[in-house]
Amino acid sequence: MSPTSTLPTVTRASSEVLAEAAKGTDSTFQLLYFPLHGRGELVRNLLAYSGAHWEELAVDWPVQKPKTPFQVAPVVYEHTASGSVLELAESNAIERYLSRKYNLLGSNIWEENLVNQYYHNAEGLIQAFALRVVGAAPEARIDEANRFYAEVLSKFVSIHEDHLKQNGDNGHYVGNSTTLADLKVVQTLDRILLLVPKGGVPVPISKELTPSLWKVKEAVERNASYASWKKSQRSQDLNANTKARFQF
Ligand SMILES: N[C@@H](CCC(=O)N[C@@H](CS)C(=O)NCC(=O)O)C(=O)O
Repeated sequence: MSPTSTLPTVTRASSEVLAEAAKGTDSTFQLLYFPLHGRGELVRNLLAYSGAHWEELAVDWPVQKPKTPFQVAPVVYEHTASGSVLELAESNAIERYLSRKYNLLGSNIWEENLVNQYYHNAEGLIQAFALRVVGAAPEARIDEANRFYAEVLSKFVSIHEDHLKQNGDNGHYVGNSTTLADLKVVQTLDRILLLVPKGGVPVPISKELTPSLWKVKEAVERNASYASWKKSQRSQDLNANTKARFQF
């Protein structure tokens, strides 16, 4: 069956009713986002990692845009087992909502604070990459990438390898299980590893060069439903579309 582009009818109810509906972990989800990684990648990864049942809505943007909360994507529609439809907007808010629902924010307020710190630090890295490398003129891209690897990425690596060692070098930033922090950093590194300028040097991220970060990547990738999502044709297509979109 081909995916529908019709947006579901959202449940309008009091905050108490919606909060009750939001408690369920047996919901199904529909994601509205473009056929690119972009701001949809971590949302997709979280849905996959959590083993949630989810699908993508077909995009008919001129029709859908005015019906979304902020006229931008991603938007996630959560269909709860009790029959409510919850509308989730803003990628960071969606990521945190899914993380709370599927216990990926640590086990107490302090751990949640640590998760948030690592999350936002990785966000800084991806923004610098977007600005300096993705946004570079094609003829300057190799030089910009080399400078980014040497000046920005190497600093991130050295700081994060230290933090990971302080947590016991166990493949996790916080405690001894995967959190949003791990998923965010893995998504960030995967993006940098995907978008390598043609003819450029390899990204200095590997099992040998960045062993503690690599353990985080391996721990996330051991999750069966995440691994199966990453192997899927759709995920491969998103890699290809993202490279093509930014001319890598
Ligand atoms: N702050 C928003 C930004 C969303 C956003 O800018 N989405 C872009 C795609 S990455 C979009 O919907 N562009 C189409 C449009 O503006 O019509 C978020 O993080 O979700």
